[in-house]
Amino acid sequence: MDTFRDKLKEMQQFFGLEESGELTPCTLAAMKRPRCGLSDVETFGETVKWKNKNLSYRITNYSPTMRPSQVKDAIRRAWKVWSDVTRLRFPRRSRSKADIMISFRIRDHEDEFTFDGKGGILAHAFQPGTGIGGDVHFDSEESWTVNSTGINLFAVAVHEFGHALGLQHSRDPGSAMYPAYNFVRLNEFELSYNDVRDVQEMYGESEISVKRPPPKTPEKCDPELSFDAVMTLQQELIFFKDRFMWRSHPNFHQIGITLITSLWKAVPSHINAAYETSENTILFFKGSQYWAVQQLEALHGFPKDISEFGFPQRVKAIDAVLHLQAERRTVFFTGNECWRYDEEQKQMAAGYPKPTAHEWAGVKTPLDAAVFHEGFVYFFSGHLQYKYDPIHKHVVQTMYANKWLQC
Ligand code: TQI
Ligand code: ZN
Ligand code: ZN
Repeated sequence: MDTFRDKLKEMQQFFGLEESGELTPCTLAAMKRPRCGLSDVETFGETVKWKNKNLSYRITNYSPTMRPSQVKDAIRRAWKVWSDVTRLRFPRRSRSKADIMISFRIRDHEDEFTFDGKGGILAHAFQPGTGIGGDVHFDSEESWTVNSTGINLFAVAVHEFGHALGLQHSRDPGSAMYPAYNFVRLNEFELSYNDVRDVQEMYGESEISVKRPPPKTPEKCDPELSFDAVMTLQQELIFFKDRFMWRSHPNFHQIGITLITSLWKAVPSHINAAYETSENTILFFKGSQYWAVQQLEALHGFPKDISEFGFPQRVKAIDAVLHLQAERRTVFFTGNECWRYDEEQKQMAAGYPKPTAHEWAGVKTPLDAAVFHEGFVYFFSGHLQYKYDPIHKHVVQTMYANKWLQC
């Protein structure tokens, strides 16, 4: 039997809201969103879509925190995200009327979705339709930026333009339509596999598909799952994969996936290795560079070159790093070799590199990740991990790499 609560939950799911079954202000706002289905749109399942492949837009005013040229650029790039994967084209109009009118508005602005000042609601978009349909309003009181210091206009615009094209919220944490703000560096932004599938289902694929396939968001319970890096952070184990990470804390029951940038804005995706030093600095390694982060903030002067650790020029990247806090040393792994770095002397120990097989018997190389946790070392290689007893110097157990992620 469908109760009012069930109906509400269904609606909340549809809007990507928390499925509480309660009539919250957000749900009310979602219900009030205009649904027009007139001449230039058609219904598409439960949503509406544009009929036309050429959708003009016009920016009618600008943000006080950005130069007009920066706004234009962020908006143009946000449209390009969607036109790159579909047959849609988004020409800009500077004077004439356009399908999609983009503006910066303050508080009450004549559409019943009053903005709330700095913070909270950042923007909204109307689903495809005539008149206000497809229009996008940005809250003018936000500190819109081109970087991570305020609210990144590009990131929010990609999301709002998705709504303006008729896309709903997604449950995929890697999706541009996931209902959580995330800073993304312009050159690193990617739609997720689901975004591309959803928008192409509505508007068709782009004619020229030179792009590499969009990335699927990793599933923690995939038996094939491997990791880029694993580290401990105080009591937590943190697992890195592509743009994402999982945090396994002894006191939290649920292990959820989050974007790395939701915690550390400066840290790139697809890292090679990471560890927390005894000085509570976290080092992230990718290619020949490494980044240092303290209390979520990137330290000045980074990224630096890994040659600072004493690697010769031939070492272009490291596979894994293992920090042994009690011994004040760190072990780097490259190919089938390992390097011992003395944290006290701040230099590579003499006699290294050595074959990993000699120093760590039974461990498969090349490694993806290594971490010390509660008296054991865990080495990750592909979808497996090796539990190593450092006292008796042998592997005591082989397990799936994702065995910490509660599957
Ligand atoms: N604006 C909401 C959003 O775009 C407005 C909205 C759309 C809404 N559908 C809704 C509100 C259903 C309630 C119910 O999602 S926002 C994000 C997020 C916002 C939010 O300002 O809150 C982004 C704008 F959530 F994804 F981070 C941009 Cl990216
Ligand atoms: Zn508005
Ligand atoms: Zn949204």
